[in-house]
Amino acid sequence: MIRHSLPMLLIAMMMMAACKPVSAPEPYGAVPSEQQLAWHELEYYAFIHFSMNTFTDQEWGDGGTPVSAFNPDRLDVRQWVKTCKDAGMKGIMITAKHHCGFCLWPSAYTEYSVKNSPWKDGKGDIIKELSEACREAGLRFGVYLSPWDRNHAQYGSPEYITYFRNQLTELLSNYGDIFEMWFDGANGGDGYYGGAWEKRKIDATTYYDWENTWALARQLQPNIVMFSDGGPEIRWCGNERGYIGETNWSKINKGEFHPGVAKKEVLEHGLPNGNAWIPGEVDVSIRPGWFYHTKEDSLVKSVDKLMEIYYTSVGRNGNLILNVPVDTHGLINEIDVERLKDFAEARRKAFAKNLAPEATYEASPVRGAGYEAEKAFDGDKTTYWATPDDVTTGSLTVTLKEATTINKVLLQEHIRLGQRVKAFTVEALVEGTWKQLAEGTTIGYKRILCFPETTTQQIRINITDSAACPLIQNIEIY
Ligand code: FUL
Repeated sequence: MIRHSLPMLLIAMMMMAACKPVSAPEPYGAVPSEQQLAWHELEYYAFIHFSMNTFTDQEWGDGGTPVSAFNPDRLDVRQWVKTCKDAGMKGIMITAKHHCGFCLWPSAYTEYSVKNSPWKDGKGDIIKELSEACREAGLRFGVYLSPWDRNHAQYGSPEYITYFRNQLTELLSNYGDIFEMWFDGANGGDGYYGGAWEKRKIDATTYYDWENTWALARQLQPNIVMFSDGGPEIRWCGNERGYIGETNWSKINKGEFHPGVAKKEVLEHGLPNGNAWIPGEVDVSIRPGWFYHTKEDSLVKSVDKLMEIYYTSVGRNGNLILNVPVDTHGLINEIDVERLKDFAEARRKAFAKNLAPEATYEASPVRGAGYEAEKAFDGDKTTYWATPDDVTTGSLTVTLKEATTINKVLLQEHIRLGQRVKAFTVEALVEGTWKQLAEGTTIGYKRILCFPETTTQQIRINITDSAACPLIQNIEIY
């Protein structure tokens, strides 16, 4: 009797331990807000540069061009929206006011706007038209309001800050939901400034009193995320060439940078221990310039270049905001329209068939019930493969239905609980031996790794270093 009861007791205890629900992992470090999580999911959206500069064939208008020069003859925001939607973009960000100070909406605070231009006899409002067209098409709508204003007489004085905030208030009150606000850091100095034609210098760290401007924006649009060199919600990637660092943490230190005052190195890579979730956005133009210039019609980026940009932005845990300029007619040029379509088609082809859903999976170690390998393939954003708390390495093997030729792996962390992975490798079983296909550092919201075509039936993802137990939410294989 006694001889039998001990093993029975042990078995019973083991069974109880196995059934005991494991605790969920604790958040690690800075984590994203709900607004930032929604922003990550947008991945790819448009920038539209359109202003007085379009009509003067400039990149940075000096603010002194008469309003009469703004006169598109066929402006059609629906053509813009259709182009962006067909391109697979999730939203549009428009230069409501660029550095030249010209406003695409009839601001009550300046004469330098569409209201005094020949377009629609001064009765038009591009921000209104575009925000409505975006909403109808299910696209998110965002605005760029240049802090630098080369037209305004009071630029450089405290009065201008009131003007700037008045304009911000108009934009955030009268045009519905704004998903993102763009605050540019550029400040070149000289300009028209109400006829003064001089150079004005400001101290970018103090002049704009950003904290209060941001508080105003949040009060008007509680769901907004704001972009600048240093956040507060979204950071610049440090270059305008279409890439973010291969190692890319979605964290930096809050308040360390200001619009126009930041370290490129940190913007490109983020900081593994940054104290705030401030992910990077990659802004790049489909042409050499941001504004439309006929002479650049032959210089629209190729589909190959756009694909490269996609992999070095979305593929590296960064959102891609791709600029498409509007021309003097008020339309997106046909060349750009076609290129965007071809780019969409190239992406569709590259990601045509995810082989992972039809595979079988195995992972080691596994945190416990509810955190198995399968959770990285169930299409559920709330579930993930996880290791126990004290384990920061692990492997997950995917066995395909049959040997298949692959060239890409896509990985996503469960960033709701923070960004963790520091290093990983991807291997394939080829002729009986494991061959390394790729290696990476950070993953974050999304990481795509491309490698030479390889025929295999088994793929292994090895997390080789992580700041805390890794949480892998999604794995796709192409
Ligand atoms: C820069 C600006 O100076 C460019 O004109 C453009 O708007 C780009 C997106 O940001 O800082």
